Amino acid sequence: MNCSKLPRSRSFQYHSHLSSQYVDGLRGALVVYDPADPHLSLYDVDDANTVVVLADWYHTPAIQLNDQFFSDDNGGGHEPVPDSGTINGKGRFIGGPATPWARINVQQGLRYRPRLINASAYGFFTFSIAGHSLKIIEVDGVNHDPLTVDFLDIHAGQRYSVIVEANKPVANYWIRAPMSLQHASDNDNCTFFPSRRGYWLIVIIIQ
Ligand SMILES: [Cu+2]
Repeated sequence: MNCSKLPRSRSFQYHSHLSSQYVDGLRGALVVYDPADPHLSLYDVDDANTVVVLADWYHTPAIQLNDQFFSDDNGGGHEPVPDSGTINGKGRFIGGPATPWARINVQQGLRYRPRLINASAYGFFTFSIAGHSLKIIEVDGVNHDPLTVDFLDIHAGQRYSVIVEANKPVANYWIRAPMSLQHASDNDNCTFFPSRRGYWLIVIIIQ
């Protein structure tokens, strides 16, 4: 790929496009690092450890979901409802195994640049970190004046870079990314949709 054509220091997702194939997992993060990033002085760590891919996950193959979605029996086009939300490929579902949560270790005193990417088919996530604010510096591949928030909504296909300062006492902190669905109120399929899935554990360690 000729990377000189890509914008610099930006976060993207890639996914396959044979019909809805990417819903079955052929999707991931694509990050372009810029040695001249105007926000470089604001953070210390920006590497593979801080790429955070959020995604919904269905237990039914996408090709079957397509058939259900476009079926005449689907009451006006109710979207298929995901069985789980995942953070970096890990998630839990009602009645499923206690899959270990995704986690990231950080060092107290450093500033990190998580790159949040929503690779979902449908779900969006409300992302936050207990006790920590998020300083947004990039949105959908465009650098942004720093804006500090407590949480943000990230919809399918969207990307945010935020700065998180590991400036709290050494401890474990929950990262929360409960998944929501647009049009949930008029989607009969959502009757079975339990709320608040997709937690992630962040561990701050001193080295
Ligand atoms: Cu696409």
